Amino acid sequence: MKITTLCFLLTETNILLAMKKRGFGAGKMNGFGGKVQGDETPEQALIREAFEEIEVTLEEDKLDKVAIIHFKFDNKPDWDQECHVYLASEWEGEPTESEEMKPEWYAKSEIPYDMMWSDDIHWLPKVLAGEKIRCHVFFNDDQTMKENVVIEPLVE
Ligand code: 6U4
Repeated sequence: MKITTLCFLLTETNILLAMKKRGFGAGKMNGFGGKVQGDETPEQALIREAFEEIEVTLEEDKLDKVAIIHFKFDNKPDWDQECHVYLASEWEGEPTESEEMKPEWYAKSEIPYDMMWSDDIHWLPKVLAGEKIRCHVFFNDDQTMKENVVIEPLVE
């Protein structure tokens, strides 16, 4: 199964989201991140993607791992993902638009869930409130979400 990463930059009041401009999830607002390649660790993959997608430099020991989300699709096993989710309050560089993503700051109190993947509202508020979770999300073939989101504590 594909291993992917996802990261949200945070200030005291704001969260950085980015519009995915192409590929899987195009048109949706989300964190940045992408597929783990070769023998990379998820953290190494995320640091690479952060620079490729929004020109931000992250350091591994400043990443807060908050969730692993298992995305499962009915008849599209190659879309299934195990997504490692991080928050970061320290980084270098100004988030900058690339061919892949257009970053934008939002107030944490005004996250535009209607512009995001439909599962995000089930787990993002929890990780922003300090929970560490493992989450299982199931999708129909048309990328609509099934009702039964399963959330449990993250034990690694
Ligand atoms: P291509 O092949 O160009 O689409 P890439 O743009 O790197 O690759 P991919 O598939 O590697 O995209 O990574 C998908 C990104 O979308 C990861 O950061 C995880 C995120 N993602 C996928 N499904 C999601 C979902 N249901 N909810 C969510 N993020 C999701 O919040």
